[in-house]
Amino acid sequence: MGICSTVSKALRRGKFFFLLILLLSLLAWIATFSGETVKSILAPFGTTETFVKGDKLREKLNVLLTEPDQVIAPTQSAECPQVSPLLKGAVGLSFEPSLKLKDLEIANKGVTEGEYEPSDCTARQSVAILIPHRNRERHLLYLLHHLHPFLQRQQLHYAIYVIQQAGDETFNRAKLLNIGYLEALKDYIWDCFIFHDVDLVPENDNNLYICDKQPKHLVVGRNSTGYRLRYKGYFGGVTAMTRDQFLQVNGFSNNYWGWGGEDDDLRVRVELQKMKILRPSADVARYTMVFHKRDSGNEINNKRMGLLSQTSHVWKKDGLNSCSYKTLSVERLPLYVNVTVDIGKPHI
Ligand code: UD2
Ligand code: MN
Repeated sequence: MGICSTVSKALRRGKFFFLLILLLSLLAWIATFSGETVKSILAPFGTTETFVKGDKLREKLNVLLTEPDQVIAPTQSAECPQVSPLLKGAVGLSFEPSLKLKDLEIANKGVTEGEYEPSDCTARQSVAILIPHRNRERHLLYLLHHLHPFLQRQQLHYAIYVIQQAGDETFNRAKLLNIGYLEALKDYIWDCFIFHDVDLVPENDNNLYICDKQPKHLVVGRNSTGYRLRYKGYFGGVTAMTRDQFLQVNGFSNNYWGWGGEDDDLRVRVELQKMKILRPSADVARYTMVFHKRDSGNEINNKRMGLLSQTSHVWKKDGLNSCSYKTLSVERLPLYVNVTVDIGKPHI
């Protein structure tokens, strides 16, 4: 019995050890293949792809997390000097019939999609130049030719927007300028807006395209009027208003179709807000207007006097807040942003 019980105990212990060794080898075997197994189980549910996406997402996040460092700590250059050292004063203008857009693009490599900023200092103002336009391609070419270097010498951060009226309906300069303001603000919160006829070329770069505490009228004189102010209160051609000044007057009226009156209407709006119009000195605020006849589709607006008599009653309802239009295209060309719009037609 003694021998028997010792033998049976040893056999039981042996079974236990055998089972233990079997279990351990099974676990070791599972561990060897587990990677494969997990993957093959999850694969049908698209998890493998999720891993890949996850990696890409992480890569993106890494970029995003490292980028702000670059944004927060840019090589911030000092503000540009109050008076740009690049100014030349009065410059001779040329109007070469052989001028091509391509030549201008080559000469203005620093301009991208109509926008420029100085490379060695931070501009004092960001300025959007708005040009109402239809069928004046050659005038536009002459203006771009002179305006880009002119603005660069003034060390401004600027962009040029040309707002094209589509179709043959009566021209509406003021409405196009309202649209220019609204569209340009979709790109950048510009400080200052210059409302600019396409045919007026500035002669002196001391005529600064920046805004002031009050609205500014930049055309005191031009070649065709003996460089004298046309009349007291004249506010046409080229004007400069801050984003807030223009908003405060509710922009231009949208209701001046055809030639005349819209510039006087803006002056009335400015005066209603008790703002005062500033002008640079006459020897600086000089322009050459490229010769032109009255365009077809921009006949004299016979309603302009009647409209002007209503400005003080309607300005709050007629302007930026009621400017309706359809944007047909926004082309980012090398030297300007070309915004083509359907602005409708006058109500009869
Ligand atoms: C004067 C004003 C102008 C405006 C206009 C009356 C000056 C120097 N300018 O210009 O600011 O008040 O009277 O509306 O006093 N345009 C086109 N295509 C057209 C018609 C007009 O692009 O078919 C644009 C273009 O930017 C042009 C501007 O509208 O420069 C004003 O028209 P304009 O040049 O025929 O009128 P003008 O010289 O009498
Ligand atoms: Mn003109």
